[in-house]
Amino acid sequence: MLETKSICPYCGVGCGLILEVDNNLIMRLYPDQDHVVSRGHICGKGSTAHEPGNSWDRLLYPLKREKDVMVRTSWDNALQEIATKLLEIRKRYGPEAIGFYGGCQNTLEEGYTMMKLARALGTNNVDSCARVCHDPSATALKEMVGLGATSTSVTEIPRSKALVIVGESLTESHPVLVQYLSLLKKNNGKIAVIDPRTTGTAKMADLHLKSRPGTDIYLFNAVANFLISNNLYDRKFVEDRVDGFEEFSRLIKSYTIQEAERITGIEQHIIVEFARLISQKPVIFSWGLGLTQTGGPKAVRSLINLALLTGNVGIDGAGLLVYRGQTNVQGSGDLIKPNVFPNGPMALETAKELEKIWGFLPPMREGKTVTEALLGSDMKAIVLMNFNPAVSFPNRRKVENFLKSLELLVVMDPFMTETAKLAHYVLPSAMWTEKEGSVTSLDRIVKWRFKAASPPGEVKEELEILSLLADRLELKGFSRDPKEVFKEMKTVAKTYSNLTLDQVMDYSTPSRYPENDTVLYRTRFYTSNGKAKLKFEEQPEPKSGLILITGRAVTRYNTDEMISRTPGFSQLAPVIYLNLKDAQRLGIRDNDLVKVTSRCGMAILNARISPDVLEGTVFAYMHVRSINNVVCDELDPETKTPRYKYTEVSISKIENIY
Ligand SMILES: Nc1nc2c(c(=O)[nH]1)N[C@H]1C(S)=C(S)[C@@H](COP(=O)(O)OP(=O)(O)OC[C@H]3O[C@@H](n4cnc5c(=O)[nH]c(N)nc54)[C@H](O)[C@@H]3O)O[C@H]1N2
Ligand SMILES: Nc1nc2c(c(=O)[nH]1)N[C@H]1C(S)=C(S)[C@@H](COP(=O)(O)OP(=O)(O)OC[C@H]3O[C@@H](n4cnc5c(=O)[nH]c(N)nc54)[C@H](O)[C@@H]3O)O[C@H]1N2
Ligand code: SF4
Ligand SMILES: [Mo]
Repeated sequence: MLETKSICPYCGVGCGLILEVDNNLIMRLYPDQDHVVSRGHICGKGSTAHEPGNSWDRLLYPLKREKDVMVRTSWDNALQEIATKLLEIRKRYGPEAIGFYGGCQNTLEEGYTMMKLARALGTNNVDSCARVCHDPSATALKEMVGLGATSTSVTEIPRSKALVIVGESLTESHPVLVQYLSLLKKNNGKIAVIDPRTTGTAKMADLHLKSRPGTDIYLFNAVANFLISNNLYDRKFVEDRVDGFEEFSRLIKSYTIQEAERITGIEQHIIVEFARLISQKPVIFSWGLGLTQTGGPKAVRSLINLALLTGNVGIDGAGLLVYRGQTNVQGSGDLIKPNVFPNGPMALETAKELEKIWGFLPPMREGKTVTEALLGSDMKAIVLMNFNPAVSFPNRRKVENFLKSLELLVVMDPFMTETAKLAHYVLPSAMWTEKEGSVTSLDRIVKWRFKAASPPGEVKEELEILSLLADRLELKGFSRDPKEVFKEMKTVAKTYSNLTLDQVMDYSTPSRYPENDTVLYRTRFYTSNGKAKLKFEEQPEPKSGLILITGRAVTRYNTDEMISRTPGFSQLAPVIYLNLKDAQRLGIRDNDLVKVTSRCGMAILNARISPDVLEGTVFAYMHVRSINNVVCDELDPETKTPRYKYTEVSISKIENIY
């Protein structure tokens, strides 16, 4: 039996795994004791992550739409026809009619190559699933501290006095990190959770601030004002290392604890207790989608302000921690953006630098984000690499209609997804165990996945698919060798330049980018003048109706393509959770069938009464397919991230269904 080290393909924790391989079959996998973050732990999804690859319904050869049926075709035909169509569309409508968009289980090398291919075709229409989760975090962090990534590490949690967790449920979404909450508690550290729901994580907290959705900015501003007015902030840190204090402290004055209670629904004494808790050192400020998918970068900035005011960045046991979602969402967000080059801002200087390495000058006009592209553009050709937006995007019907309207839709995926069903060409791609390449975890750890088995049937590795397509497009410089691509990638993306291939392949060292330290900014921030920036944000008027929140279940994963093909996981019940008071008001009882309606669409679900849900909100798992018929395509104006957790809905009981 051969053993190969790898990284879990699901969430951004990036747990270390050891695969046991026999005769080209992954027989079993178990946790890697030596992995610095997971330390021999694994969750249920990780422990079965090899199973979907063995599923009977893997796509084994390329498919092509002929009228309304998908028929088998050869790689040669498929790639030649796709190339011809792309060139035709470019000629007819210009390069901006074409877009390349990727999911975030793609490796750094795959994402980088897709991004380069789009630019070689003359378009900046490239993006990744990082857009829909933490682009607001990356945007706010880049602006305020200089790098769009975590400034600390989860391994620092046990050293802190307090851990603040905003809009994130570790027990569901990053279960292996729960061990760090236990270690923190053992060291008498405190946990504060800010979430409208009583999640498993909230149950572990010393302080649960059960806020109304979309009111975080008010809360953080009121706390900032309290800290400043009561001299509980770190004056020296702010004077030495932070810009913008005077203006910030002036603008924040109208935000009071009294008003915060009215707006957020949290009692004043709890807010004051929270303010005192974070005025200590060291404290870690961490967050998830509860911030980014409601208030976008504005909400993230208002939280970062608190870390800067209290001097909790750049020291052991403190910092800014983002619970990134997918296995390589950090890396995808670092490399693939429509408005930024992988080597820096979109400018002539960076373009010229790319020309030297790539042999062509990239286009200079900002491209479209994937949400702008799919939710109302007039683009004509889209290539999707392991992305399932027909299920994962808000206002699904609109996305579906758009995808159907395209002259060319190419989907790479191991499975016939809802998105693939709409494609003109479906190209079967390789599972994470069937190729090699690197991924960046939420902890900034970059690790190499080794190939454990060959892909089945005619399945091809994505790098090979992209490089063959580039050949047909007569574009040069698209290697199918992940090691070569890694080397090129790190000369382009300077934040990755500290790493060597040997370090990334060596599982006995963590290999973090852009420095191999758990804590960044010990002496300088990565901004141009080395200082961090405070940034005041105003609280927008919170929505008043019944708010639908969507989120994760520990036993499911995103659009469920993988878990639904994993033996041992039962089907997910299509349920919506309500508070008892709302249920009584609406005349709904436990287990009633209800119709959930928004201005975008509706779903029929089973009602469950739950004390965990705040009055005025309802909760559904995002894995329930029909829920994105209801979730509206309201995008954050700055980052175009959907407000997946902030849809006004109405609910009514369905009578006499039988
Ligand atoms: N088991 C499992 N794990 C996963 C995934 C999965 O599908 N399944 N997906 C992965 C991915 S892609 C991602 S991005 C991460 C996401 O991980 P999380 O960030 O944990 O994502 P969610 O569960 O969607 O939402 C987090 C929390 O935000 C809260 N929330 C909603 N509105 C607000 C608000 O206005 N303010 C505040 N403070 N909180 C609010 C919700 O109640 C919810 O508990 O998980 C990753 N891990
Ligand atoms: N209502 C609501 N909707 C949401 C969210 C929410 O909180 N609420 N969250 C959003 C977020 S944060 C995210 S990240 C998106 C995720 O949305 P998507 O990225 O669209 O969905 P995924 O299910 O993560 O996977 C995409 C594809 O990757 C393929 N895949 C998985 N593993 C492998 C592999 O090893 N090899 C290959 N080649 N392919 C693989 C799967 O078959 C799948 O089709 O959903 C978003 N949608
Ligand atoms: S916590 Fe995340 S990375 Fe770790 S085993 Fe579970 S799904 Fe995989
Ligand atoms: Mo995500």
